[in-house]
Amino acid sequence: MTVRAFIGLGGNQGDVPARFRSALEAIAMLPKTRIAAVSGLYSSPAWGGMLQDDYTNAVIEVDTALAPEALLDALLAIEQAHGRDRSAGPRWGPRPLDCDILLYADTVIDGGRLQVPHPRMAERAFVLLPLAEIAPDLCIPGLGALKPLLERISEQPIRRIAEGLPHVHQPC
Ligand code: A4P
Ligand code: MG
Repeated sequence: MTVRAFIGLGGNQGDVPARFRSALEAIAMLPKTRIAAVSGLYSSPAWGGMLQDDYTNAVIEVDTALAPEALLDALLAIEQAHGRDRSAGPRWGPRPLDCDILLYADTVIDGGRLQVPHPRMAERAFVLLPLAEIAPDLCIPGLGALKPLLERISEQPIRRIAEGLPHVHQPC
């Protein structure tokens, strides 16, 4: 069965838009997975209190028949292939590429390896704004409609810096 899932992309080291483009190519090549929408790119100061470069973020929508854990494993492998080294640096520290599963249909998962909806998504303008751009009428399990959530983060500094990434070739 194919479900709709949303993935948050982030990064603040090197050429992040180029890395997003390459990550999108890799996601489009995943089995039983198709990219349905890509938000614009957003720039914001680092969330989490660590002094580091601003982040670039985007959100993509995929239709996938991969199970949530299989999707997570695939995303972790893509992060690693794009220079992510989890053994180095503090939590919330700088990173070339972060791929988080934000939503997986209406499923709620509270496991050791995977929590969905992403536990901190409602506090983050860099997640909610790009998400609202591609799915304005979304209702998040346990959190409700996007609109009131957006009002709560409206003070956070963030800029939309580019249109969505150019068309990604998807195998049939
Ligand atoms: N994991 C559990 N649930 C999920 C999920 N829904 N999606 C587990 C992905 N992974 C999930 O991931 C550590 C483990 O979380 C994974 O192996 C998986 O088993 P990670 O990406 O290394 O986590 P982390 O970075 O150490 O912590 P966290 O809280 O996920 O980091 P965030 O939340 O991604 O924060 N500021 C701005 N402006 N923009 C950003 O993108 N990102 C961070 C990193 C800090 N500040 C930021 C941004
Ligand atoms: Mg992450």
